[in-house]
Amino acid sequence: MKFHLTRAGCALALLAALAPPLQAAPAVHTILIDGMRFIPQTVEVKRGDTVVWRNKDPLPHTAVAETVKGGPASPVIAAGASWRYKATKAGTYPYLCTLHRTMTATLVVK
Ligand SMILES: [Cu+2]
Repeated sequence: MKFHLTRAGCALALLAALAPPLQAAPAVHTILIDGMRFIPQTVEVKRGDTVVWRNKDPLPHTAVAETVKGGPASPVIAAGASWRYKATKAGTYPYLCTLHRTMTATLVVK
């Protein structure tokens, strides 16, 4: 049997070899705390990803999931500081700033 590889076939084979694996590498997602708000309001990540809350406000905040176990529970994040959290458990985590309880948002871990 004759095996004939066209130029297009070679290019496709090369692309397939270079394509990223189906299981993407863990990502880092940044949530800004700015003007007494979490931005964006809802963030969806995959298990294994890292979420960073970056406090751009001139006052401290927290990001704590009080109602669902296994979610983020930050210490006080000082003005200008940030806090990293590795998402390991799937779920939908409403969270808030425990210092300013009207500041709410949601982290979804798939
Ligand atoms: Cu706050």
